[in-house]
Amino acid sequence: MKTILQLVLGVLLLANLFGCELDVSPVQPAAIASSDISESPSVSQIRGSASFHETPAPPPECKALDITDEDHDGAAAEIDCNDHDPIVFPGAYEWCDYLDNDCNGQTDENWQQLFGSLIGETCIATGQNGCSNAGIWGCDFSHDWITCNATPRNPEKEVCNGFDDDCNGITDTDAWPEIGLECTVEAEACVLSGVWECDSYSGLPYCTAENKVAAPGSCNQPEIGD
Ligand SMILES: [Ca+2]
Ligand SMILES: [Ca+2]
Ligand SMILES: [Ca+2]
Ligand SMILES: [Ca+2]
Repeated sequence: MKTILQLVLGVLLLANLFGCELDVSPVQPAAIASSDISESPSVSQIRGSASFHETPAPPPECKALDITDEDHDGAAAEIDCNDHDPIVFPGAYEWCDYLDNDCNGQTDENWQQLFGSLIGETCIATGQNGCSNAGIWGCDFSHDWITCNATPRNPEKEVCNGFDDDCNGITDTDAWPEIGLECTVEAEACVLSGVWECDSYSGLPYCTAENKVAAPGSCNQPEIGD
């Protein structure tokens, strides 16, 4: 009798160790025939006895405890569409973050519903003197609203760069009216012609004829580089 009770207690102890609440029907003394007790059967004999209640298989709840939840968000890997991101799980709040937080197969659907016509569209941020930068409407840093990702800019000194730095509506030619006009460079007694353009390296204009080389000894020879 003592052996049987020890066995039952052992099973219950193992169940608790594994975090399961087994619905174990303990061996009832009455369920064991008196002959079994009197014969002091071995454990194997008891298991083979029809009068002994075999330890039942763990119930489904117990198997459910044996789950994987890598991101500890309470959703098992089987149902978590990203088990490595704790803000992504079924039923999660749908943040504006380009992720499908609630695992419904749609990304930022509530934000698309509210601002779908704006998200991804061009936006303009305007600073002093009408200086502006273009950007795109999208989720902001809080992930709970949308914003234009462009930053306003202020007027800057005009640089020969194909850009209206001082925001006066004139690009480069306000500082260098020669831009786009013809120019000449003398080399080897020849006059080489070109056009004033912006030098992207220096931010200053230069005559493209500077890059040409006159044919040695004659100005009547075709210009090399044309
Ligand atoms: Ca989202
Ligand atoms: Ca979603
Ligand atoms: Ca410029
Ligand atoms: Ca300008």
